[in-house]
Amino acid sequence: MTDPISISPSVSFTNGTTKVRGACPHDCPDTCALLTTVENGVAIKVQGNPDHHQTGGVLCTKVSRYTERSYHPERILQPLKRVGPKGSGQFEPVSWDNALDEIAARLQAITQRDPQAIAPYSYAGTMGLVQSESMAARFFNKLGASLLDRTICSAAGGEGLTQTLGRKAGMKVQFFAEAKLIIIWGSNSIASNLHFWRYVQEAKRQGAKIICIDPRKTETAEKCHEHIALQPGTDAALALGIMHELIVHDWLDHAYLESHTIGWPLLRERALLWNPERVAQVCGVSVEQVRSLARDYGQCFVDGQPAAIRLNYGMQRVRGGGNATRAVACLPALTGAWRHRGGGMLLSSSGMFPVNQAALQRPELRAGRQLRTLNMVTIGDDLLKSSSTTFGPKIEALIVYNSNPVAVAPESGKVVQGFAREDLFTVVLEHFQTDTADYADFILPATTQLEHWDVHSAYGHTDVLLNRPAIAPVGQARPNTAIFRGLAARMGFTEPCFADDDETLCRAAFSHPDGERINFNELLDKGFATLPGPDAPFAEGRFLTPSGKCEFFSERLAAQGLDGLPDHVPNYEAAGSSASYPLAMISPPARNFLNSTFVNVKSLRDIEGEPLLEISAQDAAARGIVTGSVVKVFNQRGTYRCKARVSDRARVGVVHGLGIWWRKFGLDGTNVNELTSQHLTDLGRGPVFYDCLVEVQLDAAPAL
Ligand SMILES: Nc1nc2c(c(=O)[nH]1)N[C@H]1C(S)=C(S)[C@@H](COP(=O)(O)OP(=O)(O)OC[C@H]3O[C@@H](n4cnc5c(=O)[nH]c(N)nc54)[C@H](O)[C@@H]3O)O[C@H]1N2
Ligand SMILES: Nc1nc2c(c(=O)[nH]1)N[C@H]1C(S)=C(S)[C@@H](COP(=O)(O)OP(=O)(O)OC[C@H]3O[C@@H](n4cnc5c(=O)[nH]c(N)nc54)[C@H](O)[C@@H]3O)O[C@H]1N2
Ligand SMILES: [Mo]
Repeated sequence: MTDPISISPSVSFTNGTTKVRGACPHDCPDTCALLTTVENGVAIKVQGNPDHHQTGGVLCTKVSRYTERSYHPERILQPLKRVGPKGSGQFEPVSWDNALDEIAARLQAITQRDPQAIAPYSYAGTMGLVQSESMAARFFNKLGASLLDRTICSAAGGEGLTQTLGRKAGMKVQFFAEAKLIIIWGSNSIASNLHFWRYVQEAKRQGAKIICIDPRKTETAEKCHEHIALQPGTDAALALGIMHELIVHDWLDHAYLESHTIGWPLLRERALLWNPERVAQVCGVSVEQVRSLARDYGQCFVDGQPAAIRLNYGMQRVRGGGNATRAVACLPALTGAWRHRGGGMLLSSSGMFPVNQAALQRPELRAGRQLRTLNMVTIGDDLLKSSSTTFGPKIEALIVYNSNPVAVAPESGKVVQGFAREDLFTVVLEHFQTDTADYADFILPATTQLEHWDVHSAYGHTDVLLNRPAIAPVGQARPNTAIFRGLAARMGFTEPCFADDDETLCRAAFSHPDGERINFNELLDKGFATLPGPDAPFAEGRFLTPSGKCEFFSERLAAQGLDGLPDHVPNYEAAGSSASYPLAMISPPARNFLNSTFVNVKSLRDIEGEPLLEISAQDAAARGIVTGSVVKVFNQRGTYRCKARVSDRARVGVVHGLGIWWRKFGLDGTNVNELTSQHLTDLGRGPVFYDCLVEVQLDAAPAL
């Protein structure tokens, strides 16, 4: 049996030079519009599309080197089958037919026992709506496999936002340029949201004040007028402290509070418990910093000027991440900052896109079966569980695509132990032999963004982008969709939706029974299309909550027995709570990687150097550590060795394990997730990567 390769006949690969419009696939708020120059069927350059406002013709360093990744000499170009022991990374090439036949036979055997023993594991290696959860979701729905709670990144903040504002929605990013105050809260914009930073610079030129709230003195914090280096996981306390000051100075938009919010008397009472002295103590900052931050925010109200908050996901990777997001999301309603299009806040715009997920994923294929849901954060524990009435069947097969869990999931000691199970059948759809692919029984070569169709919504702006393939698939690579189509055929799935080609899937993403919400022909012509909608989404209230108001108090949370108001929820592993592990560790992403993607692109890895732990001079001196020392970073979950960098980017008591390196590039074949825990956040069942206590010891002095 052979499978047609899913490249639309409408794309012609000419012999001259062409520029093909596309979209950056990466998990980044910027979702840039790309222009790929193709010469004789070979992509020679990837640039930002100058016609797309948010992209402005500029790309980050990593994506401007996209061709290095697509034509990388280590790219997997044919299906591979394991020949050595699990995890040894030894494979031999097999044909597509043999690979798919054998995989389907294994899945069929498991399905006969219980299809829920099969689990998908996927995230945002590509954010494309088609190459992520369209054909793959149809396949798993029809199979009756376990469902996956895709929580590894944004679940706590997403839930916090949804409870407060109604959905993931907020300011339109371009209007940050008009703000008079911008608070960058839990985000290293220059590293992870570069195109937003351009609007910050524009605002700065117009006299705006820029404040950064981040435990780490990042490259972004350095370029702001002020930097508030709070303890990790104390953001809700700081937000409540701002509210306290807004209340006592009466910097409040009473009309807005009256008309467009719910629960103000209760929130007011809660916030009055948080005077600047208490806040300063909890956050580990000065009382004057708290007062001055609140004054800046309040002054915008007094002057009738827009104040904007760019929240990002850094602040929600702790136990109280959902509450922290809720607390910050309340602020613009206190001062009526939403009245201005340059005011309010933005965490994520993803909920503003009218994506028809049901058309893409076809949940009706589950045929009414109640399927269990696995949480991707706890894959380490779950892979080690036996069958039980509470858990359901033991996981017998994992199909991994668009993700590298062995590197990115918390508590990797357990994740590795799970993936190493000889009785686990693992299929990995990948571009490269990642840490996860090392443990596969089959590696199936997937196409990169230059080689397939897709359509993209965004989470940092409000445009839809189309990605056309610029080149034919490299080697024998196939789009994820084609791979799942091939598997579906072998499993005997005959529903017509398994025959949809990728262009049809692209079209389905924004079409609804009452018509297209995005004009697909415009997308085909221009490569992008802007969502309709008001410039200031909540100027007149009209929140997307059940009450239509900004919900300071959430009846829905209260009904679940949770606190209906936002509060400070201390970390599981709060600073000072353990004598054995006195240092708080955060592990933010690296500028030249995208999570664990690009770690194997040498030119980018050379910029990042090597896995590093940043540590303050005081904490380093107390341990005899200097820059270049090899250190042992450890806690009750594991040990990780890397080099230290003594740096004023680290505040006393906090260390930074930078970037999600592939384990195989680490000194002992491990990375920072050896130390992180599988605890879940207060809301959204998300991960707590930045809620992690460790101790650091000198292991070896720097080589001379
Ligand atoms: N270059 C690059 N860009 C990326 C990524 C990447 O890996 N590399 N990853 C992408 C992904 S998946 C995501 S989700 C987004 C993430 O986007 P952001 O959430 O903006 O991620 P970061 O830029 O790391 O910003 C997180 C910041 O939060 C800080 N932080 C840690 N703990 C706390 C805390 O408790 N409170 C506060 N206030 N700050 C804290 C960290 O020091 C870090 O500087 O970025 C995306 N963009
Ligand atoms: N310690 C620590 N851990 C973290 C974080 C942190 O800040 N600190 N951040 C967390 C966050 S925010 C996130 S989002 C997760 C990210 O976790 P993941 O979503 O797993 O992201 P990546 O590590 O980039 O791995 C994506 C993989 O998908 C592959 N891929 C890309 N496109 C395609 C495609 O079209 N088809 C197929 N089959 N494969 C493709 C890439 O080659 C890459 O190996 O990590 C989390 N882990
Ligand atoms: Mo993420």
